Amino acid sequence: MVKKFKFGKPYETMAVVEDIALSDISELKYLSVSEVPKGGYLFTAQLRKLNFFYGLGEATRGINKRGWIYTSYNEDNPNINDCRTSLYAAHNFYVVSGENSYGAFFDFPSKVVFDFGYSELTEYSITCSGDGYLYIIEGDSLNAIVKEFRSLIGQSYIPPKWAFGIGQSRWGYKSADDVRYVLRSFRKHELPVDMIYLDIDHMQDYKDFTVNDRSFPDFADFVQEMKAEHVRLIPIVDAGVKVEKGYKVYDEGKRLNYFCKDRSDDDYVIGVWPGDSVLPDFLNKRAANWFGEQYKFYLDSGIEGFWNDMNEPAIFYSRDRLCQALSTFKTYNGRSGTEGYERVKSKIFALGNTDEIYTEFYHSIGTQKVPHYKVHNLYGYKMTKAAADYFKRYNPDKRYLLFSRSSYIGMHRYGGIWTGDNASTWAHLLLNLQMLPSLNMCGFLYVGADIGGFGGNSTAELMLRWMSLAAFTPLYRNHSTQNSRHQEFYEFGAFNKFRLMLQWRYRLLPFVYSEFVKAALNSDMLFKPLTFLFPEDRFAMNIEDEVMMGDSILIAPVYTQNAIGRYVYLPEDMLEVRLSNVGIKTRQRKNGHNYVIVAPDHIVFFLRQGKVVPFAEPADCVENVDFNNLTFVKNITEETTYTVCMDDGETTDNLRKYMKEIVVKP
Ligand code: MIG
Repeated sequence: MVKKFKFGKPYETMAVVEDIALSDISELKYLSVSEVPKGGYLFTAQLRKLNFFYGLGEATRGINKRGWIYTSYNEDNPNINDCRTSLYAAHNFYVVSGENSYGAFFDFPSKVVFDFGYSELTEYSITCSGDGYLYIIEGDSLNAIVKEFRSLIGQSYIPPKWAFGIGQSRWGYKSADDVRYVLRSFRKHELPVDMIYLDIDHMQDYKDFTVNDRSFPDFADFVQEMKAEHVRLIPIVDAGVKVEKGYKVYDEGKRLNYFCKDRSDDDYVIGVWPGDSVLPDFLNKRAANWFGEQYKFYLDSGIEGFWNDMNEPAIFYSRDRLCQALSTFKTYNGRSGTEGYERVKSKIFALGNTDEIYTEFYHSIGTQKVPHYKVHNLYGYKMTKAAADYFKRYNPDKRYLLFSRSSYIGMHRYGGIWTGDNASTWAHLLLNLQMLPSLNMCGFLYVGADIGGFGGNSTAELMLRWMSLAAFTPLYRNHSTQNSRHQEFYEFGAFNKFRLMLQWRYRLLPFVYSEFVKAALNSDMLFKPLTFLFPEDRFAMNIEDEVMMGDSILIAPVYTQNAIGRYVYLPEDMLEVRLSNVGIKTRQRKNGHNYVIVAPDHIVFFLRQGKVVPFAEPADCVENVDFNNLTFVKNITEETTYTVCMDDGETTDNLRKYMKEIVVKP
């Protein structure tokens, strides 16, 4: 049961696909609403003892969101920690448990603040700046509410099957030879791989839709050379377009008036990697179409996948602010002292990525000039939609890989996400696990974090432990920043251990892929908090470091340093499945609190009664995984079936056609 309420004159975000009649505000249950004098709406309700909050997608601090304040205002900030209230995305859906459980989606494209017992112990509130729609969703269980919400927002993006393979990335591969070296190293140590990512260094002067033809001569040939090795190159696309006369993308966009404007209707000039740049107006339909068409440059070279970055949008500086700052510096030139220090510092901090900067430019939507801050959270969503829409025109019969850093609910139909610039810390391994169910609730199924951590220096132990989680996450990408310790899978020695960990992913592929497709087709979550499946269980309610995958297995990776194992809470008797150098070993485990010993190169998960998990034979890439030759790990006493997705991995047909039931005997 869904009710829709309207506040003010909302911008149509197209987050929702179902047409729902508006309800009168008198029908709003669960929340009281009042207008905020400065504009916007405040929703409040009493906080009860057993109100646990789930959702908000990409956010810090655990599976249960109660006890903290979260801001939806997409932010480019690589310093991810629990003090933060916002990350790169705005996922304004939560479901609250307790006597009166319900779900709420705040389809407000400007800033929204969720205060779940941070300011008040006995009250929670949601503050929306600007106008929007509120959807209240009711159902018999948390799971039913989420499913209802998911069908409201439409089917999640399904990437090609090869996108479930292993991806190797690093900010710093500068040439075709660098990439060849990466692949050679994988081959030398017999490590499987499907994708190598190209970061901003592959471009000419960081110009979108260009390739440096000195370091990547004959790019299309190089793409083919890699493809002959079953490896796909996945280039990055940044939101900002370099200001440079003679650069086709800039000239054309300028001529067509497709860039965001300042107050006086001139192009709003900002700084990002290419230096002075402009922001394509993705909220303008024609501009979005035009930007989408630019992907043709890569598609014509044989590229089949992309990652969209810097689309919060990230802004290092605005040209005006930088110029002002530089003149302030001049004023204090040669005059040391606190006054100059304060002035210079404040100018530097105000250069970019601030709330104020998002009030300084405008979109052309229809006949209106809309200030960016009112629609801020949609920018990355509309960039990614622009690309996806073009892929459909380019080749309607093929699926492409696409994921984005910034996002809003609605974008889940067009692409996946990675969770931005995490770090090589144990806390971020746990955070990766904790975000999975909340992202799934908001429609994002094709998700993953930078394995091993983006910032800082990784270790062999952290990598291996992270890989024991990543074995199950749809997006499996090792990515790290420049100047950090190299963390490619072959950089730590222990090749046998790393090879084995990577191989398990390919052996698990029929399971990961089939469960993913089922989740997408059934508006289900791929990863669920334990309480979603065991609502009566008081312990399960509090579990913050385990998740259920599909309805069959429980995942509980080790996420602390030097651990010999960990405590695992099992809500019911389950079969422990241990993947290691001696193959697959199982043993029964009793429900309750178990201490489980797990070596860093082991993967352990727990299989529910009545369930089975398929395994394929080892393979060096997705294409070579044989879905017709599966063995099953079983926890059954009676015959059952397992449904495998047997499509060709690229078709845009409804995948229901390709779901094949396999009978499994005890
Ligand atoms: O300002 O392209 O999150 O994955 O390696 C940093 C360089 C820009 C941020 C992305 C990261 C990527 C990096 N980018």
